[in-house]
Amino acid sequence: MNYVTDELAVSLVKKPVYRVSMEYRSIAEHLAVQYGLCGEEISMKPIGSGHINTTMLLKDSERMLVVQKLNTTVFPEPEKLVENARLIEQHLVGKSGAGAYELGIIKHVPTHSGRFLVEYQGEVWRALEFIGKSYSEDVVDCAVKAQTAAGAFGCFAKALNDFDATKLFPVIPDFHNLAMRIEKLKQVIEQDPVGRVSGCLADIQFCQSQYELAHEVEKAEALLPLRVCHNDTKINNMLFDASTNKAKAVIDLDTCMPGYWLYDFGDMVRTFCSPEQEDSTNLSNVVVRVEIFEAIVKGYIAEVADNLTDAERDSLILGAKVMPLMIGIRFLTDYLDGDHYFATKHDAHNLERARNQFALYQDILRKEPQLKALIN
Ligand code: ADP
Ligand code: GN1
Ligand code: MG
Repeated sequence: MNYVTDELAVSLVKKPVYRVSMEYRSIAEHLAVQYGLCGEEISMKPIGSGHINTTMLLKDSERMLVVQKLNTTVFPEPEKLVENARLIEQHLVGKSGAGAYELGIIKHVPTHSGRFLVEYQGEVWRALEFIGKSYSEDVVDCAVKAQTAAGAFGCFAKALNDFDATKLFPVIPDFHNLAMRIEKLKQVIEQDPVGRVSGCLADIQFCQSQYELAHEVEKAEALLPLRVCHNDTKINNMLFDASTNKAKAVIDLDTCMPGYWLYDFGDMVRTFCSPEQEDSTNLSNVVVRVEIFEAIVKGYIAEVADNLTDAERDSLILGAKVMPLMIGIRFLTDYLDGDHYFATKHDAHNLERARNQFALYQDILRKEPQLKALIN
């Protein structure tokens, strides 16, 4: 559980005291000035377990902010990312005012000069309001919570149903394009820049045996309406209320872009259903918990049912298959490329993640008829 205590620092010291590791000392001081934190104790510490940005909690004795260093290799146009997220934020605030959205809303905080991005020593930071008394989880432990989280992502989708998807800038073009991800894998296999191909021939062969799924996806997409999608509906991108365990907020709006609901559904299946973490090497336990799948179906469809077309409903099972395969392919590609994209903790981390995702994908294939029946 990623639980961030929201007690504010209490101190009798008069001048600011920085409780920050040396690594972050200078940026903490800079951000504190930019965002007007002037209390007596300032601390900054990492939170969460995202793979792309660096997320930290910056606080003084009066205020807490989530500050994030944006990964500008992944998001080369951070101002567009913030523009997208703020458009969504404003839309949700409107819905909330009209009583049509009950969850908390992730809000950007401006600097004292009204800017939403801070550039410092070649890096780009932004701040978000801290949503307190909440926690996120990397593995969901029961069907009730899975249904709660899926319901939250469903509410988010429903609230954005009347938002014009084409207003969002494609911050990562082709983000959920399996054919393109396969092309990238093929290229890296061909180039083998760090000599890792020979160590994963079986994994590569497995991927090659599944390339056909890209054609199935192409055919399905042709029948689907374009939606505003979250595009990263991982379980840890939803905050639970620490006292009630109800949904508190959908967060991490960085990849909100036009897309298809099958991918948001599929990423929930990918990240809620396995009892193991995404990088677990205990592969015999990387399986779909059918009761969790059923909870996702109930929670999500209850919210989007009025807008869900028949073709979309039929495509959900495809989403459940595509996401673990595609993310597995992305982890494997990054491993073969020398680990430039996802943050890793050790040499084989991306390979372990890829194998984990392929194991989950294979279990989804095994259980497909049963899962399909639950959707219908
Ligand atoms: P990343 O892009 O690295 O995945 P996220 O925006 O998902 O970053 O944040 C990482 C983690 O930080 C989340 O899983 C959550 O635990 C915590 N977090 C992020 N934003 C907030 C917030 N506004 N309030 C409270 N916790 C947050
Ligand atoms: C990344 O940032 P984070 O950890 O929420 C990635 C997702 C992957 C996920 C795999 C911008 O999400 O696409 O599904 O890792 N985000 C980006 O855990 O690539
Ligand atoms: Mg995240």
